[in-house]
Amino acid sequence: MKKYLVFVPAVLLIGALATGVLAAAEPDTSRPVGKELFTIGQEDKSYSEFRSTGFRGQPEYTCRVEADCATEAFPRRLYRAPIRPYVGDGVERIAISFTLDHDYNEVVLRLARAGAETTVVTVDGKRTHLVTNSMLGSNEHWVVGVYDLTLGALNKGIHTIQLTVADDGKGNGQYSWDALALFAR
Ligand SMILES: [Ca+2]
Repeated sequence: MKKYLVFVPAVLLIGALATGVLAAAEPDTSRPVGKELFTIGQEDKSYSEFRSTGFRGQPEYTCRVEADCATEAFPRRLYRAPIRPYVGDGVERIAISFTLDHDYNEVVLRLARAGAETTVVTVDGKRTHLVTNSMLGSNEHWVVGVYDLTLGALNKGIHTIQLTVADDGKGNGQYSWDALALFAR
């Protein structure tokens, strides 16, 4: 009887570990630590939640996080400039504005996307960062990668992150988003 009482909890514990029940209680360490300022889309290796029509003749998409950066309005694709005038499922330039309620020492932009292209991230029109497909681990065959880009310190107030595709000849000049998010601490 004594043996049986020990055996049953042991089986339950092993079962819980095998099904990930206990592991689910662990904190998610894969995402940047800090306050999540915004998330556009969701990391599910799909672009289906983004907008895929209506951008014909519109090279730039701008939005403000506090007002109108809804995922369903956000362009699914980003194209290397100059975008062809008949393309309707994306733009060549995206500008996301957001307001910080106080100074932050470290702001991290989390990019999840497919493609072999290089994303150019420009903060407030001056600080430029390049995110390549090798940094992301993405490629042209719908392999989505994720990269946490450190933007450094940002002060209280309004800021703008601009996203474009680098003119470096990589890939076919267009890629789709999986998700974008901004964290700060
Ligand atoms: Ca997605």
